Amino acid sequence: MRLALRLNLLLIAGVAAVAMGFAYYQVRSERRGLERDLQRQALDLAESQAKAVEPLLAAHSYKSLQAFVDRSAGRERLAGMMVSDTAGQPVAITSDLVARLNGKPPAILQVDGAEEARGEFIQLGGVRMHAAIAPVRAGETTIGTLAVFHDAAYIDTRVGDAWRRTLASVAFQTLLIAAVTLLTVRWGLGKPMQQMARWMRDLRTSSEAPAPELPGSGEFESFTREVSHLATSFTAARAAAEEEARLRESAESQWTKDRLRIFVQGRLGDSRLVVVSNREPYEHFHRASGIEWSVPASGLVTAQEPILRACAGTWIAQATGDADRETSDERGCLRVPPDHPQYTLRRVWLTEEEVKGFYLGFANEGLWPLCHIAHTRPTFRAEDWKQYEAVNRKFAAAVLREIRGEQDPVVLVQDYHFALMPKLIKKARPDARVAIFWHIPWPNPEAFGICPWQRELLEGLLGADLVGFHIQAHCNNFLETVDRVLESRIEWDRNAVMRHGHLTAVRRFPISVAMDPEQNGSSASSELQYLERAELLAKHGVRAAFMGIGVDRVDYTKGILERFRGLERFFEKYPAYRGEFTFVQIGAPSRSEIRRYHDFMLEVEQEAERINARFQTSEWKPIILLTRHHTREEILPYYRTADLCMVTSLHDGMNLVAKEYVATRSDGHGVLILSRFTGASHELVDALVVNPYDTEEVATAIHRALEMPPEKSRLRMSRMRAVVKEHNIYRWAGNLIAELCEIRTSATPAEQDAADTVLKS
Ligand code: ADQ
Repeated sequence: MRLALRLNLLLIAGVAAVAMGFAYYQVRSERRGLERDLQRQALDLAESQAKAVEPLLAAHSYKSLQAFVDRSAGRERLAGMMVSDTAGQPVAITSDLVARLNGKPPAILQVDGAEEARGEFIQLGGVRMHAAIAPVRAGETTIGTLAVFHDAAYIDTRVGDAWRRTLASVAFQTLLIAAVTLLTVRWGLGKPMQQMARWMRDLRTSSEAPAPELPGSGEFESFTREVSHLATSFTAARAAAEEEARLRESAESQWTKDRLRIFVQGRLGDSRLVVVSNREPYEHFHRASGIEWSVPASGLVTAQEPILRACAGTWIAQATGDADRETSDERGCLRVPPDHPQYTLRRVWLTEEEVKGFYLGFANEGLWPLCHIAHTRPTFRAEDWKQYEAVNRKFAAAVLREIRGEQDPVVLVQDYHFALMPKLIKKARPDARVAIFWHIPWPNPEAFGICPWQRELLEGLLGADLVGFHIQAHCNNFLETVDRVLESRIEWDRNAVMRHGHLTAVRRFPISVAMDPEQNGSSASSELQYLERAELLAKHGVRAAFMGIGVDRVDYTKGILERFRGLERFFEKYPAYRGEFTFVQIGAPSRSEIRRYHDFMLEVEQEAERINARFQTSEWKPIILLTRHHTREEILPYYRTADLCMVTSLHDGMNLVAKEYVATRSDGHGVLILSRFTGASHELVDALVVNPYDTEEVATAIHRALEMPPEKSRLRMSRMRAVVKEHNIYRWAGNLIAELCEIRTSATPAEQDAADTVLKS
C-alpha cells in the first residue's frame, strides 16, 4: 500500500476515534442536562399543583378535581396528571393517562408515605415519560398524592440530532484531514523524494555529475547533505575507476588518490604513518550559531590533507581553535574531516609562553626570515630558542606515544617548526623511518650562518633518514651548509650526508596540488564565465570586463606590495585598461601577533587605498582587497573566472596558489604571472615569469597576459596543466614514501668504516 494511503487511513482512524469519543461525551452531557431540566420542572410543577388541589381533595370535591386535571392537559409536554387518595386510588385523572396506565400503575405511583416530591423516567405505553409525584397535605396529614407525567421523547429526538450533527462534523473533519495529508505528503515529501530520485537517476546514468537539485532546507537539510556527500564519493569513485581504466589502457603512470592509497598500503605494510606539523588541518571555533570548523589558509595543509585522507594515518598538530578542546577526546584526538571522517587528528596544546617563544618568536621571527631572503631581518632570542627546544620535545613525546608498540613506524615531520624533532624521535626509536620536509627555501651557508643555533638545528635535521626540499637548489644549499658547519661526509653523488654512522638522504620533492577528476570537468562557456566574473565583481560594487586574482596569506615574502606597484605602473602605461580591468587580492591575515606582520597588513591596505584613490571611478576601482580567510569554495570561482593570476613572491619554497590556479582552469583559459623566486617557476615554465622587484616588467606582464591571443594562452595553460597533472600531490607523497621506505635505518658496515676513516683523517 502506498505511503500516502497508509498514512491517510491511519490518520482518519485516529481522528475518527478521537472525534467519536469526544462526541459521545458531549451527547451524554447534553442528555443529562435535558433530563435534569425536565426533572426539576416536573417536581416544581407537581409540588405547586399538589398545593393547589389540597382544598379540593380535602373537601372530596372530585368533580372539581377532575376539572382541574383536565385543565392542565394543554400544558407544553405535559402528558397527564393524576390525583390519588391515600390508598393510591385515582380520584381524578386526565383521559390520555387512563389508557396509558392501562390498569398497571408504575412503581413510582405506589403509596409509600414519602413526604417529598420525587420523580423518575419510566416507560409508559411504549413511550418514554417522566413521572413526578408529590404528596397532597392538609396540615400535618397526607391526604393523597398528585402525579404529573411529561413526555420525555423530545430528549431522544434532541440527542439524535446532536449525534447527527457530530457525525457530520466528524465526516467533514476527516475529509479535510485526508485532503491536507494528501497534499502534505505530495508536496512536502513526495515532491522532494521524486526530485531526489530524479537527481540520483541522472547521477547514475549520465557521465557527468548533474548539478544537485535537492531540497535544501528544513527537515531535509541533513538528509540532503548526506546524500550530496554520498554522491560526491560516488562521482569521485567512478571517476577514479574510469581514470584507472584509462590508465591501464594507455599504460600511463599518473598518480591518483587511489593509486597512492594502494601504493602506501603496499609500502608501509603494517607500519603506521604519523604526520607532524605545527598547523592543524581543522580548527574548531565558537560562533554565534554554535561550534564551527574551518580549514586554515596554509600551503602545508593543502598539500598534506590528500595524503592523510588516502592513507588513514594520524596527524599530530598544535590545537589553535578556541573550541578544539570540546571537539576532541581526552587524548586530544578526533576523526577528520569533520563531515567525512577519514583519518585521526591528535591535537597538542601549547601554553601562551610556548606559542610566543616557539611559534611567533624562534620559528617566525627567526627561521622564517632567515630562510626567505626577503629583506626582513631575522630576530634570534635565547628565550625563544629555549621554547623552541621544549616544544620540539613536547611534540616528539606525542609522536613517541602514538607509535608506542608499532612495528617500523613511519614518521613524516613537517617544516621549519620541528627541526630538532627527527633526532629526538630517532634516538628513542631507531627502528622508525623518519623524514622531514622543509616547506620553505634553504638559504646559502653564509645567510644561514647568522643563526646562533645553526649547529643544533642541523644536528636535529640530520637525525632524519630523509630530508626533503622543493627544488634541487635548496638541497644543494643544505648540503653546503652541513659541509660548512658539521663534521660529516657529504656524498654529493647521491645527495646524502653520513654522520656518526647514520645516513641522511637529501632529496628534491616538488610539492603540488591534487588535480582531482572533478576539477577536470567540462568547462563553462566563455559567456557564462563572463557573467560569473561580472557577478563576483558586482558584489564589490565594481564593473569591469577583465579580472585578475591573487591569493595569499598576508606575508611580506609574498610580494603583495610589489604586485600592487606593478598594477599601478600598468594603469599608468596602459590607460585604456582603466575601468576595464580589476585585480582582486584575497589576503588571509597571518601571524598578526608579530609586529612586522601587523604593520605589513596596514601597509598593504594603505597601498591598495592609495592606488585606488589615484584611478578609481564611481563604478570601478583597480584593486579589490579582501582581507579575510576564504574557504576553498569561496576562492574557486575567482580562480575559475580570472583572466590572469599573479604570484609575485620575493622568495617562496614552492607556492601552491600558482598550481591551484592552473589545476582549476579546466577550460584552458587564463594566464599565470609567476615570480622567478618561487619553486613553482622551475616547473611552470609556461607562465609569464617575472622579477617582482622589476615594476616595469610586472606591468608589461599584466599587459601581455591581457592581450595574449587565446590560442597562445591555451597552449601555455595546457602545457602547465599537463605538468601539474603529472606531478600532482599524490606523486609527491608517493615519491617521498617510496624513498623513505627504501632507506636502510642503519648504515652498512662499509659505510660505517668509510665514515670513520673520514672523521679520523
Ligand atoms: P604558504 O607560505 O602558506 O606555504 P602557499 O604555497 O602559497 O603558501 O599556499 C597557501 C595556501 O593557502 C594555498 O592553498 C591558498 O589557497 C591558501 N590561501 C591563501 N590565502 C588564502 C585566503 N585568503 N583564504 C583562504 N586560503 C588562502 C608554505 C611555503 C610554500 C609552499 C607551501 C607548501 O611557504 O612555499 O608551497 O608551504 O609546501
